[in-house]
Amino acid sequence: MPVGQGIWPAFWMLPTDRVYGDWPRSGELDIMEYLGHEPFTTHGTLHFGDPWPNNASVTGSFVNQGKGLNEGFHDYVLEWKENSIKWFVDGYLYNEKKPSDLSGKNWPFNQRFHFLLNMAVGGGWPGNPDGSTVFPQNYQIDYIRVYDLVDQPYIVGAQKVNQGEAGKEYKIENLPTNATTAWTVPEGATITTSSDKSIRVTFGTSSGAVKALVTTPCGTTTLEIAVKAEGALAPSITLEDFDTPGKITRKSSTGVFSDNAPNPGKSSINDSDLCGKYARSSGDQYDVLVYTMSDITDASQFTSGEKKLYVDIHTNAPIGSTILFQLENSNTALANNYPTGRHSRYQATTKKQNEWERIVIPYLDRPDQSVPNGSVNQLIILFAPNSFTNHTYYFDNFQIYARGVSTGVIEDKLNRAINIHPVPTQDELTFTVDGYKMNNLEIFNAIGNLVLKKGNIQSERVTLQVGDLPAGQYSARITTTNQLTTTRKFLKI
Ligand SMILES: [Ca+2]
Repeated sequence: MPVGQGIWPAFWMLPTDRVYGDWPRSGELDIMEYLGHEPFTTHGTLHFGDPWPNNASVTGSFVNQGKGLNEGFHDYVLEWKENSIKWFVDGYLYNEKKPSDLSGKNWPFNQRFHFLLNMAVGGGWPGNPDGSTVFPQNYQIDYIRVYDLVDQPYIVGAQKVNQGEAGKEYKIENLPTNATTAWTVPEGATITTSSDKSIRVTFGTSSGAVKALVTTPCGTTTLEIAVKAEGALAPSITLEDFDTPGKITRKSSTGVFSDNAPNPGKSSINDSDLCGKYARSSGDQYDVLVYTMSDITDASQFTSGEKKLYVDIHTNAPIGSTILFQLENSNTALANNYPTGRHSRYQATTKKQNEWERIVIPYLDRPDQSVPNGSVNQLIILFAPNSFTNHTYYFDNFQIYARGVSTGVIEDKLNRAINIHPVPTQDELTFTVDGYKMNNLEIFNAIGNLVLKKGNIQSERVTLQVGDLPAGQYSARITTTNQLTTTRKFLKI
């Protein structure tokens, strides 16, 4: 794959006979679409429905863990049956659609289609190239093959694991009975049980590929999953605990709020003195509590799961009550223009009543894709949205968790002081750290190996020559003279 802002290669299909009429009534079938500024991700899409603006689409996306799809060749496979379409990358199933997924619209895909291959530059989806885009770019295709359908083997298993996690199963579906399999796992991982059909793996600290080399009398095929071994989530920033000054500021609320309520039932989960108390307004279907905030500088870390929101809750609402968090841009999100300005939503349900529980708020969706990851400045909490209930919610210890970080407040301050440019880079990379002196700078490749190091820098600014590094994603670990450490990612092209 090529790489860079505004580059948009695709492998797709259009209807040959247009049995149901013009686009999109007769369908469009996108086997592979990829945006050059997101080199880890590929998309498989069906277009259908009525003429624009009432056209519709359903998409599944695949994120290759730890390694850009611009590195090396990958197999993009569409398995197409009557009333069933599946998308694979390297033998990994990431998307499947059936007529029931089209919201009652006609399924136009049981007809003849033909291939199109192209690489667009610019356009509505990726936006235009900018000063960082390097030309020429190459979209290289080794082969296009059409097979009569025999259900092909594919690999199933987790793309993300925790470092040290044990017993993770990887297995092959549709394995031919006469096949043998040779398995390989990332460095530091061990296979604890193994057969031709499946393995169980205990991971070390390294990310890498789980591969199955499947051999039959007809030949050999490699199925693989790039697996990211992540550090454990740990508290990074406390946004509000009501006993000490908070890092978020309440702007408004529909219900009645108290920010110095006595703890209604101290327990091992929360034995602090004070907490927030919120009496939901029964007259408001969408009761909202609004905070302004400045501690989320890259909201994509929350949609990816690299960071998570945690909160302690104590409520008289029934078990199973919904709590919804929205990250927003206050300049564009107005009361009456949902989903505009709503970057992302996170939702949890309660599992206890009248006692404290610690809740992680998992990512739900991204209502407005156009909100930049760096523009979130508002947090909305909706207790029991879409209801007319009037329960009381005590909450406390509202925290951001990050992976493998224990001194998060310091790291966050340091993080905001760092500037890296240009990103992506081709030849050299300049680091400036406003207000700190750097001591060491270490560059790690996508699988965690140290590839470049500069020590004893003793300066706010340093330039590294990176022209000799292969293209890909790297992490830069910056250590200051006062022993603060943080890590930043960058892309080498
Ligand atoms: Ca507290």
